[in-house]
Amino acid sequence: MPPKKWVWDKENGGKFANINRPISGSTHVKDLPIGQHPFQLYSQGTPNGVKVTIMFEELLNLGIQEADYDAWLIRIGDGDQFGSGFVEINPNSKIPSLLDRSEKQPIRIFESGSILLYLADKFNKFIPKKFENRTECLNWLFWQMASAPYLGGGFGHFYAYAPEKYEYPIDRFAMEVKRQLDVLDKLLSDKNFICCEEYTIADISIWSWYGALVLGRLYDAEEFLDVKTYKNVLRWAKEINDRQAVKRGIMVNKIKGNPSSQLHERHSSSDFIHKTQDKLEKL
Ligand SMILES: N[C@@H](CCC(=O)N[C@@H](CS)C(=O)NCC(=O)O)C(=O)O
Repeated sequence: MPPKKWVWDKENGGKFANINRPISGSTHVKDLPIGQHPFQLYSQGTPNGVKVTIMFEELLNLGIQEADYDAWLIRIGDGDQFGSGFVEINPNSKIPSLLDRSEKQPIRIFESGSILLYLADKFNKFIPKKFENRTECLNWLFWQMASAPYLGGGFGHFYAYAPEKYEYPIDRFAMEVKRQLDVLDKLLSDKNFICCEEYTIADISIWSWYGALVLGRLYDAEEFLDVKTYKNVLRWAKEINDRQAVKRGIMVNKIKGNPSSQLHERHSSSDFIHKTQDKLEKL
């Protein structure tokens, strides 16, 4: 029975009990580091984080040097997102957060969808030019932003992270995630990309969650959700996975997996060769 009034139980046994609080704002004073590039990214290599690093690597791959960036690691498990400097650029204390220092006054950008749109508009890339196609691209970008919390906060939380497994929320969110995969599978049945026959921020954004899911990289849930049945999503996911910029982007700010796949901080394109964790650990 829920009590009449909710009270905060700090020790609820959940995976993120030590960092989750019902209060916003900073918990400690800490300035953010600033590097030499126009863009300063503060993030971790989660599905929301990699959207932005993939986008930067795609822009750099096109030769757009103005899109060069420093990627600083924010360890969300350690509560870095509650440092005062981070809260100044994102009062919501979530990664990814970005500072554009190339304008007269630095501009803060938070929410991964907003960051993708900002970069797409600023460089006029990975977003359709025709108004109706741009609108279709934004339909799917917003679809992803609204749908992923069911996958991450709902399914992922109760299937992988909750201290006990409860049938009701797992069933509820598994059903919703499978419905979303079916939406994508039908959409991709006669196209190579999410919209307008071009690779856009909608693909980057959706791939980072649903692509990772069908490729077996999220929550160990491939069998449970029977992801191989979503053949069109799988084909699309594999195709995007083969892009050079995607291979790079998913390494940035990554703190799990094979050390050779983890680039905790990125300040130059040569870091992918010299600064991965396997190399740093040898030093
Ligand atoms: N809607 C936000 C969600 C961001 C988000 O939930 N970030 C997670 C990591 S994927 C985070 O920072 N979690 C830390 C926390 O909840 O304290 C976005 O897309 O940017």
